[in-house]
Amino acid sequence: MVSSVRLFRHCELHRLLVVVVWLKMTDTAVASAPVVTSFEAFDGWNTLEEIVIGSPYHSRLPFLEDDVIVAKQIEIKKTSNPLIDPMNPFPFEWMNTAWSKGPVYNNHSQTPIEGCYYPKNMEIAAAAETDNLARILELQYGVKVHRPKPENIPTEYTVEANDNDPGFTCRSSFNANNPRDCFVVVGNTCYETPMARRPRKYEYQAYSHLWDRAGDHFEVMPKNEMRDALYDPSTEFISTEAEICMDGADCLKAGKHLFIQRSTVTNRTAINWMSEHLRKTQGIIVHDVAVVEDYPEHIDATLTILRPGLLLGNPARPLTNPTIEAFKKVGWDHVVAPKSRNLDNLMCSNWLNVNMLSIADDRVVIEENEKETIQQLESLGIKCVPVPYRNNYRFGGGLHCSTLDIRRKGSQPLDYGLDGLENALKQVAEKA
Ligand code: ABU
Repeated sequence: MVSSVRLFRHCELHRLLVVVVWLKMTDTAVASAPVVTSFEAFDGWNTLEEIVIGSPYHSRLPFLEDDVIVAKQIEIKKTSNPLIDPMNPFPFEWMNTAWSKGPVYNNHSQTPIEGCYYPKNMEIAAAAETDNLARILELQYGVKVHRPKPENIPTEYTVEANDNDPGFTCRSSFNANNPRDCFVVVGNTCYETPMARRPRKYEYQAYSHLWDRAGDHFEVMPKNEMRDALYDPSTEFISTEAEICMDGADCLKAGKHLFIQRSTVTNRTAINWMSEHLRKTQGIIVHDVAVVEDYPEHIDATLTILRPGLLLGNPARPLTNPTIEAFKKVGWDHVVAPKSRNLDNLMCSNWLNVNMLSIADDRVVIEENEKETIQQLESLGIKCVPVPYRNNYRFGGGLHCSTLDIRRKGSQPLDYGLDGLENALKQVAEKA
């Protein structure tokens, strides 16, 4: 009798163990299954269906010494006061305050300090805005929203020396608030980009739980090691061609056409790689787009396509006259944005009014204080969804930077009149 009770208990325990192990396995399988399984975004204006929104949690201010590109940008532009001269692309007074405190390793101090987490109150205020954006998109516009895991970014890392290079240790990462830079979705494929700034080397890891990086429509672009030879502050763009580098925010999608800007963080090697790859795989044509700007970084506060045939430009970073003329020849209008109301940003410029998120070809989400820009857009027939987002501007970007469109309904590789653009440019050049 006793032994059969024992046997019964043993069997019960065994069964329980099997159930627990099974549940654990199922749980693990569910947790690691990619939630984004396909991509469809040939443009940035068709009706938004699925998106990633960044998260300001765990943000840290990188060491300027580890960030050759930003250090040079500051050196060049630090004499201007953005509050007096809002055409200046960087709010250096505020940044210099942030960077003047030295390497202190306490968490969440009152102002951002290099190598430290951001002040908790700043983080909470920014997170309230990204969460609010997520709710509005989900509840009012039926958009499926995905979020990163910022805690998955390594905060300090080393690239070992080799025969030609001393290697480096990066003492602080940045954040997971700007998915637009680590990825670009073009057509049916998401590209993980080889970013240029050392503090952002592993940012993509905050998003790896969302998709299968080895999947059919996910392309990890060739990686770089961010060796010293990639940076030469004496050159036009600071980044050289020693290794590939690119941020997704230097791309502007227009159906069958993709504009990419050579910038401090995107080099010719990357533009050529994208051009070749997209031509072969999806028949998409890559064009350079040049603006008048010193040390450009990202096109998404420089030029926005409001709808096919209508460009919104940044007056501080104008398109060249021949480019505007060529666009006009193929039937595209170009209007210029007013100044932004928000001038106390960090790690980005004072032009985030241009950095809006289009959710349909007649509707954009825009920061609520941007009254003049809202007025202008409405006069152009674009409805505005105003949201608070100023607190996010201190985490490196605006509404466009902190989002990544995964799927847009009706988005197709159409030419939108742009097939004739290269010819139009030639004609303009010949006439000049
Ligand atoms: N993607 C960041 C916006 C570029 C800028 O700071 O102007």
